[in-house]
Amino acid sequence: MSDPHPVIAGFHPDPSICRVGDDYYLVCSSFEYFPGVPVFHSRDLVRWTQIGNALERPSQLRLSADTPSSGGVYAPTLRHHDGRFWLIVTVVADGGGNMLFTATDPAGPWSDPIRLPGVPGIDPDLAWDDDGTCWCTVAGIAQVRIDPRTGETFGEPHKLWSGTPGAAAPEAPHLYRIGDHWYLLIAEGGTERGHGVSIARGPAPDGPFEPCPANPILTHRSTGHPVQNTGHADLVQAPDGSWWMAFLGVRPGGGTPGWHVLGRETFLAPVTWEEGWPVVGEIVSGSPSGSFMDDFDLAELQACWISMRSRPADLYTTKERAGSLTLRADGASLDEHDVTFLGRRAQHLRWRARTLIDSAQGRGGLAVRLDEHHHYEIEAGDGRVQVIARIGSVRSVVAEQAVPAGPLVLTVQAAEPRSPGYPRSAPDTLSFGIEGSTVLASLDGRYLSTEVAGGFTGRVIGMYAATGTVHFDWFDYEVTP
Ligand code: 6LW
Repeated sequence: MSDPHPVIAGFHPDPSICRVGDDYYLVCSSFEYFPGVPVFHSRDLVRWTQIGNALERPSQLRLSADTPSSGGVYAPTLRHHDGRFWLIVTVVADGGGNMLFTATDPAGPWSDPIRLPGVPGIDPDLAWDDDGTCWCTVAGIAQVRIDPRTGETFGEPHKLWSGTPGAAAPEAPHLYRIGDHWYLLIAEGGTERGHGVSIARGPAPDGPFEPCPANPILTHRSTGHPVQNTGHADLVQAPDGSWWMAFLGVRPGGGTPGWHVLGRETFLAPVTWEEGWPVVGEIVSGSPSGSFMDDFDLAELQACWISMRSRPADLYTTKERAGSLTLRADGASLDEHDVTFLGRRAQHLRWRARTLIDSAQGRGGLAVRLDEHHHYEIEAGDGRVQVIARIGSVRSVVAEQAVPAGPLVLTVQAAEPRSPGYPRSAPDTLSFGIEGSTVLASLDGRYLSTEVAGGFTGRVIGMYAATGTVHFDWFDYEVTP
């Protein structure tokens, strides 16, 4: 049997899910990227389509240039209550904190933020009692009563549960009323190989809570399962009464200790109930999404495109040259926080991306980015093409070639490493070149993995401008065997 596939592949962590009628909606963390909080829709929990991004206006999300990578937007909760969708997130940045947004259509528009200065910490959850009382529960695990329409808090946050004794990082709480009990679902063990999901239940939303004797109800720690780091979960009930859990997991590759390069992805598993406690079944495999092409014919950018921290319209446009994306450099390279970059999440273990670039008025290229200290790119301009590798504090031009004037197709391919199967084998090899010419450089993929770079995100592939103005006629991303 082949390895289980995520239902939403690529860097889509901390899923939160809700159902309205036959429609399911799911949101994820987005960290330093803008627009923030991708929103997905599904009818079957397995096939998901991105219908927008909740935070797409500067009035909703303002990440200054010095917001660190893996700062920004953490762990949303999405709920439907009283005829509206409610989204609560933590923005880990200056001027951030916990904030709430509402919408009647989850595709948007979402409201401007309602700030919650009295709610501390990260991973806020929302739950309503029958009498309309709204409880906000955060990592720790602590809880405070709030008015979600104003952001007012009532009283001081109080500790609800510390999770399993000895387990690190009780976080990601979600509170549900199911039957006669209130259930408090949490993640613990940290978001690395020790990650897991535990649950407690009590008679009221503010406890007291009794832990499930079978905790953790989900973990892949110390197993050989191809999906690791499973945790940060949310529950949903289908119209037929069945229960499901969405959670994050990673797919490490290569030798030891294993490197995951796509970030934390969203997986799905069935849930049954035994003696009033949830039992999590085997992962249900999603169907891998197909290839992707954008020839930039639309005035607006598709929802999957993301940039770092902000996306000023004068630096990113499809209106300047018909059928092309125009990027204007802002004085920064990919080594900096605020480079002009438009990318999408890598979603497969093996893929090829290409773009047709016109760099007659500047320098720019095609990059694979983990963060500003971990990226590889192929850059064209001034009559030459360079492959640049940035790993930690080391930056190197690893290949260079003179090219004739005129547009070029730049390519990057993530392929099987050259010598798989050894303890130190890489998860993949990233090869950069010019289409129709030789490969200029093949680089070890482990350096663009979370185990090397650290943080909470995954690889993003995209186009950027380093100097001047650069035009991209099209971009394609093809899944390869
Ligand atoms: C998130 C926390 C976690 O806030 O990682 O995996 C943090 N869980 O709950 C960032 O995604």
